[in-house]
Amino acid sequence: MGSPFEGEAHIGRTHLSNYFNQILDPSIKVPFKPYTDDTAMTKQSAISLIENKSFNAQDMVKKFANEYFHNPKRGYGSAIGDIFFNLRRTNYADPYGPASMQFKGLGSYGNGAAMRVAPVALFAYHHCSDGDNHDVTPIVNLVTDASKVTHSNKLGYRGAILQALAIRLALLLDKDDFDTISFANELIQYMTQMEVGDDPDDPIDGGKSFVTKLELVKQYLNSTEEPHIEEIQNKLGVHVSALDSVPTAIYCFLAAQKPLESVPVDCKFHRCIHYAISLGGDTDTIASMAGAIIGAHMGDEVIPNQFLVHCEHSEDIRKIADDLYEASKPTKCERYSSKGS
Ligand code: F2R
Ligand code: MG
Repeated sequence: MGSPFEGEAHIGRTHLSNYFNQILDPSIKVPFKPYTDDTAMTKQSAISLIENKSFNAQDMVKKFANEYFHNPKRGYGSAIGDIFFNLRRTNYADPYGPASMQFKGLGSYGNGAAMRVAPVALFAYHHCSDGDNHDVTPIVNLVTDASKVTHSNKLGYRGAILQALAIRLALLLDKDDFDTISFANELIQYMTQMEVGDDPDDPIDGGKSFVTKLELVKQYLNSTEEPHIEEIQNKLGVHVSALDSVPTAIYCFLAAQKPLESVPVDCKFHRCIHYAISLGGDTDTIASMAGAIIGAHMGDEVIPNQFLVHCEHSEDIRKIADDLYEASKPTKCERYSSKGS
């Protein structure tokens, strides 16, 4: 739903409201919204987990690549295609190799691992918890492995971990007694541990911190006035890097828990998606990540049916979600359990 606006810096309020009014009007048969790389890769992550009943790096990258070669015109990041060509050329021998060589060995810090992480987070939550939902080690290990096949830069895979932890918390916490500040604080705690030992003077990524962004999220949530869109764009970010988009998606989810002056709609799910798109920039991806968090929190019954009517393959995706739930029923999960080997 966000893709028609991707890359726009300023989206008129009336223009966006008309867009949503059209989607919500059952008499208007606008063409469906084709899904972008976010959904393409999320779908393939889920299918790989379903078929293998566990994470299999080689299978997952093959599925990403096959989906990409089937239709490369889904707005993929400009560097990720090279990974798929290299993987295919080398017969997928080393699923982590091509990603680790990108950007002169620095790896991608794009939001591509975070935007597709929802099935991995849901699978780990259900499958690997060993009955202990307070232990985040299994989810962190699984997400790291599933991210590094394309995003080996620490900002890229940490962004995916943050998005996955947000999904996990959204699932865990009671929706009728939900405190947005506690949610942000918990994520700050996890990311603070992760950033221990980072060198603030590192010439490449020194000072680039998810904790700093999450502190800003908290500041906006505590403010009595809704922050200006320009403030969010400039300080939190609305770009294709994980650092400049994952905290923003989390903020969209949290801000939408209360009425928003800029998006006067009652339905929280609609408010969240609409607000995420209104920020401009990487609209498809930020709305997609915010949607994954609010979906985990509130369940699919809150998604307006008219949204689904216009989203390409929404019925297939519902079926994939049900299959993922079945496939993730706990068995034994030694690799990713903190109590495993
Ligand atoms: N790419 C886009 N949108 C651009 C416009 C698309 C247009 N609408 C169209 O139809 O063509 N969107 C998609 O990209 C984001 C996900 O990106 P992903 O998967 O992380 O890709 P990639 O290529 O790895 O990273 C994205 C860009 O970030 C910069 N970058 C990353 N790491 C870098 C590094 N270490 N050094 C320098 N630059 C780095 C590069 O410019 C990458 O191309 C989503 O928004 C998705 O929708
Ligand atoms: Mg995007």
